[in-house]
Amino acid sequence: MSSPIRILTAVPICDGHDSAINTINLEFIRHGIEVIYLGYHRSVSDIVRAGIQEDVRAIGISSYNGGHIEFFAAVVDLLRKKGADDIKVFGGGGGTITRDDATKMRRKGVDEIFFAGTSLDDMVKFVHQRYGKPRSRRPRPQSFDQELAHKLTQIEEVYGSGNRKRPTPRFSRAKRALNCGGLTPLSPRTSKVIGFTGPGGAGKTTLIDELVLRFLHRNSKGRIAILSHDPSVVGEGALLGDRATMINSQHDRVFMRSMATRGQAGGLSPATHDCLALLAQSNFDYVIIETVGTGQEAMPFQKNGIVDSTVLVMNPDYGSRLQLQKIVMLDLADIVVVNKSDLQRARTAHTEIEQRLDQNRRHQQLVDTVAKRHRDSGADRLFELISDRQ
Ligand code: B12
Repeated sequence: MSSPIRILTAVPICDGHDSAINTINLEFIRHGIEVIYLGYHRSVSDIVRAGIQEDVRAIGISSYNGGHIEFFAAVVDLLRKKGADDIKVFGGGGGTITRDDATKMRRKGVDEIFFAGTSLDDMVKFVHQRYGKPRSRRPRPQSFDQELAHKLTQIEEVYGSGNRKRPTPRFSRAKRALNCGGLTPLSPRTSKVIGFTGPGGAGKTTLIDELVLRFLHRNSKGRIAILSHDPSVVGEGALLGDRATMINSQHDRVFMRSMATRGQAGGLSPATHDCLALLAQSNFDYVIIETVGTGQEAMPFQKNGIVDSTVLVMNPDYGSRLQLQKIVMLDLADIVVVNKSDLQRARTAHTEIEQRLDQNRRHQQLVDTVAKRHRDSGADRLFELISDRQ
C-alpha cells in the first residue's frame, strides 16, 4: 500500500548516450518503480533542481563520454549544499567508468556504480533494497521549493500506491499532510490554475513548455508551477517523461512536479486535487496542470473545481467529423487548440472543430499552433489568450 519508490534518471551534459538508460528505465517501471526521466545532455544544476522538486529517493546517472568522477561528485556536492543529501546518487556507464574510478566516486559520496555485464535484475534489486524503506528523518527544508516538494510527497503518501481496493483517504488525513510544515495551505488561492488536456501525442507538453518560455520572458520575477501526469503501468511503476521534453521549464523560476496516475482512470492521480490545492496557494503566478493523454469521454477537471481555465489540445488527425461529436471536452474547454497545424489535414480540422464549437454557443476560443516551431505565432496567440483570462 505504500507509495512506489520514485527515482530520477538522467544523462550528463555533452553526452547523448541514452540507449542504456532508456532500457534501464523500462526495467525499473516494470518492477514498480516510478522513474522521472530528465533526458540526456543535462547539467548538474538541472539534475539537482529536478531531484529536489520531484523529491526523489535517488538520482541514477548514466555517463559514457568521460568526466564522470567530477560530474557525479558535483551532483553529490550540490545536493549537499542545498540540504538535500537524503537524495542519493548512483549510476553506470559501461566500460567508460573503470573500477578505480568507481572507488573514487564512492569515496566522494556516490552510492553505487554498475559495470558492463550487470544484469537488469541486479539493478532493480539494488534500488528496492537500498531505496525501498521509508525515509526515517527528513532534513529540515532549506528552501521554499524543497519544503513544497516534501509536502507534495506527504500528500502522495497519504494516498499510497493508489490501489483501488484501498478506501479513499478521508479529507482530514490529507489536510493533516497539507498542514505540516511552515506553509499555510489553507490560506486563499493566489495562483491562476490552467488545466491542459487532450489525446496522447497531440503535443500538450511541448506547447506548455513554449508557454512557460513566453511567461519567463514576459515576467522577470514571476514563478510558475507545473503538475504533470503520466500513466502508471502494470506493476504500478511509471515513466514520468515530461521533463525530458520540457527544455525551457528547466529553470529556477519553474517548479515542476511529475505524478503517476497510480491506478486512477480519467487522466489524473488520486492525490492530484490536494497537490493542486497546495500549489494554488503557494504564490505562483500560474499553476499549469497537464493530464495524461485522454480519451473521448474524459472530463478530468470536472470534479476538481479548482481549475480557472481549461485548454483542450487536439491533433488534426482525429478521424472523421463524426468523431468530434463524441469528444466531451469539446463542450467544456475554454480554449481549443489544433496543434501540429502545419499538417495537411489541419485546415479541415480547424473548420470542422469551429463548426462543432459554434453549436455550443459558449464563445470558446479556437487557436492553431505548431508547438515544435520556435516563435510560433499560434503559441503567441494562445499565451495572450491565457494571459487575458484574468
Ligand atoms: C551505443 C553507443 C553509441 C550510440 C549511442 C546510441 C544512444 N542513443 O545511446 C551512438 C552510435 C550514437 C554513439 C555515438 C557516440 N559515441 Co558511443 N558508444 C556506444 C557503445 C557501443 C555502447 C554503449 C551502450 O549503450 N551500451 C549498452 C548498455 C546497456 O550496457 P553497458 O554500457 O555495458 O552498461 C551497463 C552498466 O554500466 C549499466 N548502466 C549504464 N548506465 C547506467 C545508469 C544507471 C542509473 C544504472 C543503474 C546502470 C547503468 O547498465 C549496463 C548493464 O549491463 C559504447 C561502447 C561500449 N561497448 O560501451 C560507445 C562509446 C560509449 N561511445 C563513444 C564515443 C566516443 C562516441 C562518440 C563521441 C563517437 C563520435 N566521435 O561521434 C558519439 C557521441 C554521441 C553523443 N552525442 O554523446 C566512446 C566513449 C569513449 C570515452 N568516454 O572516452 C565509447 C566507449 C566507444 C569507444 N570505445 O570509443 N555511441
